[in-house]
Amino acid sequence: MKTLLRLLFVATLATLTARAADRPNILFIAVDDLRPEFGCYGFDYVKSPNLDRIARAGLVFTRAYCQQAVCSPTRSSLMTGTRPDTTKVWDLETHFRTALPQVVTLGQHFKQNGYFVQGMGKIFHGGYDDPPTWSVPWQTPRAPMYARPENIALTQRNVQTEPDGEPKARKAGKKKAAKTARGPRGPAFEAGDVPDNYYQDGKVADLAVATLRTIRQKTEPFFLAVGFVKPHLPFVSPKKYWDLYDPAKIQLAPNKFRPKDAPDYAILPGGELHNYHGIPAGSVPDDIARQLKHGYYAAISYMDAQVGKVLDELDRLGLRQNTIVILWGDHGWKLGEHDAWCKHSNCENDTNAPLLLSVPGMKHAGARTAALVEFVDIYPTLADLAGLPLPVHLEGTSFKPLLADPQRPWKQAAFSQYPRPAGQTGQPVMGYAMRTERYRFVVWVARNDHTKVDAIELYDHQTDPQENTNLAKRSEHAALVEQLMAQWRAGWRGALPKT
Ligand SMILES: [Ca+2]
Repeated sequence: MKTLLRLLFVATLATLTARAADRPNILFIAVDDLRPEFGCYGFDYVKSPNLDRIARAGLVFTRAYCQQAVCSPTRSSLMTGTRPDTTKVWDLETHFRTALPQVVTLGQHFKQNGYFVQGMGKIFHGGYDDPPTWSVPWQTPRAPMYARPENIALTQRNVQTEPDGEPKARKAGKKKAAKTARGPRGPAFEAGDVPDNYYQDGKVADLAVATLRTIRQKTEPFFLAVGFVKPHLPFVSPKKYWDLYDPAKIQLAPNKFRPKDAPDYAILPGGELHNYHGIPAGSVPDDIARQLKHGYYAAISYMDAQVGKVLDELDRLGLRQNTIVILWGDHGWKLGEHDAWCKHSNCENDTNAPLLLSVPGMKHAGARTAALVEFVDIYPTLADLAGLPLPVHLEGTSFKPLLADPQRPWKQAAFSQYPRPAGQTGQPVMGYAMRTERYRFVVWVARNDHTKVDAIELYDHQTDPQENTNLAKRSEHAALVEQLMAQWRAGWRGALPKT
């Protein structure tokens, strides 16, 4: 009986492997805190020649939305193919396995279907890896945060941090200690006189290049996940990337004010930035804002060059023609818009994130699509493109049809959310945002009773693409609010593409 079972197992494995061998490889590139402001998004003052290479061979999604604009919630959602209310990951302290112990993640699904799945760098949020996702243990090189001696000295006086910017204590699970350890960190930016592989992203690129050389020997197709941490704070990069930018030409955000008539808690000033040395409390002065933007752009160019090394190796090894390349930034970022910085909100700046997808032989390489897509759609899309079955737990939709026709009608709305500890009544609230073709509509409800509405936001992207004025309370828009409320109640299930 045992022998028979073993034979059956070997036979099944052989069939799976044979079938899998014809499948495309996946190069899955995650970028931390990258907003869609670089070359292929039409902002050529930000130098991103390698991301633009993916765009030229692929499709640029201009309206891709993350499900919650902060690291762990967006990554947990993307990797499980479910939304934050299903993962129950709304913060940086919960692992999705707590609520979903048996969920099959994106990597795990590929692994179960005959792929060799390997991950490196920042894929899941720091300290919250998921071993079942990978065929071999996830790894990340350790690297110093800063290069300049005065900055190293400063961090040694302050708190020791991990390469991903998380206090060590939290990584060890000591939440209390982490809270008290969150003192001022080092500076928010630096131009280091060092080679690319001094900092973490350079080391990750080296590791990815070395891995590609060995992974190609395997008989199975591969799913290689490579996570870069820049342009996450601090904006550090080798000086040659800093020198690509002329500070005099850097434009500051035109809307340095909170959205008019929005609830106070809708957008916060950006506490994460204020943890860094040299950032004063309150509104960030223009001279520092300019240096921050300079650092952010330089960090993009640095990360871009590391992506380029991985793409070069893929080309050199002749793997490109059978490899799907996908690159996503985990959420957007505010660089002074609304007099605020960082992510952590439901606004367009924070929820709209970069997404590039290149599939060998695709018909519309180099095209753009403004179709509304959600990060929760990435799992089913990659599975669909690889010819794998779609697990029933998924809450997204494969957008493979957009590759054949980037202009076709698609989802009627994209959904994001963000909690706040206290609404207008002092009770915890969740803001559920819906982005339609024309509007952003956010309904803030009590966490414990979704029928209790704390506040509503409505922005008209036709007349107000910066989301500067909340129109929800204006009587002339009452009928529109009612109509959007009905659509909002129907939720993501009511916004699926009509096939
Ligand atoms: Ca992030």
